[in-house]
Amino acid sequence: MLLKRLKGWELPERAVTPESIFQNRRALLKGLAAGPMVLSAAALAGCSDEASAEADAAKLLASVEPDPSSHLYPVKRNPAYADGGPDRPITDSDLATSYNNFYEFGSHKNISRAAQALKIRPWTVTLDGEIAQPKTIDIDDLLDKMPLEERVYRLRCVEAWSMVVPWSGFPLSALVKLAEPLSSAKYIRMETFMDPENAKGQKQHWYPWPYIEGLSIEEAMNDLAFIATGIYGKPMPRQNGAPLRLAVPWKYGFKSTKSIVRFTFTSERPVSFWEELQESEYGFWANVNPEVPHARWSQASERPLGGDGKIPTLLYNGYAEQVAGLYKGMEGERLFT
Ligand SMILES: Nc1nc2c(c(=O)[nH]1)N[C@H]1C(S)=C(S)[C@@H](COP(=O)(O)O)O[C@H]1N2
Ligand SMILES: [Mo]
Repeated sequence: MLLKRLKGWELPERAVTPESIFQNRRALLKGLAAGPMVLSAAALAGCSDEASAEADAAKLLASVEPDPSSHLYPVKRNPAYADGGPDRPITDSDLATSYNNFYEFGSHKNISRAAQALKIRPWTVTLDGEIAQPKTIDIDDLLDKMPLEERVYRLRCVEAWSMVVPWSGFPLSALVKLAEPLSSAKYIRMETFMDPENAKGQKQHWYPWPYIEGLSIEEAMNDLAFIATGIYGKPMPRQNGAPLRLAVPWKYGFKSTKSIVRFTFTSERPVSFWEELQESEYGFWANVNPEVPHARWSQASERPLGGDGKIPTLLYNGYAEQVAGLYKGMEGERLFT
């Protein structure tokens, strides 16, 4: 079905809103304007023509709650991570917020519209497993406690597209310190929310929901490992993994779990979502390496979103200096797929 672009002035008065919603609206309209697409079941329910699809879209937009953490942004950029490197300009925010992978809302790139159904409050984060004292923290308390800063990172998806974005957030090491892991904790397992009523992709029972990812404690303590709570100087849009997601730029994008509700410290290596689904193609470490192809395609180059062609992919996505030392003595392991 091809949807006509909904113009700003066609939106009902109540949808004329603060900027946070405006941002979401732009992402939504992008989604609508993107051409033929499969709409989520919710948006299509009872829809027999374009007009009612537009009415549904307007209703959805009007019901999107503004993010209560907006007042925290923008935050100061950390000069150590000030840009994406030579010839790597920051990706246009419209692209980074409308071309997404978030399988909870559909197994395609046009999920920004459907992701507006994500309920971001109340939201709690549980720290448990092999730690001094399990705890559950309200997201707004956590945001108040953590040292927020901005960092520009490259992101390289295993599908060979990439982007450069300014994340806001805090070092994952700060969260590890808050958790006080016991010496038996060797890994952190990160879990995404579960809400199939609002995230229709989770009704696709052939996927091993909830989305799980993991890091070793050493990786989590590396300065590059970051919990992102915003992007482009604003709170994290739902489609990019509100209210908090991982950013580990030396690894393929699928390691960067979105919309996390639980961090479990374990002695055993967790099995991640993609590993569970297709172990032969997606291993645990998944570090970027142009010389190690995916089972079905080359990883030698990548397509920057908004760019005009391909560029070479770099070992550890260009972050070897910071992270190569983590893997000393592990050369026999499957570090790169
Ligand atoms: N929970 C969850 N996290 C996820 C995904 C997902 O489908 N679900 N997709 C991953 C993949 S494959 C990529 S490339 C990045 C994309 O992040 P972006 O949409 O903000 O660019 O999110 C990662 N985190
Ligand atoms: Mo990805």
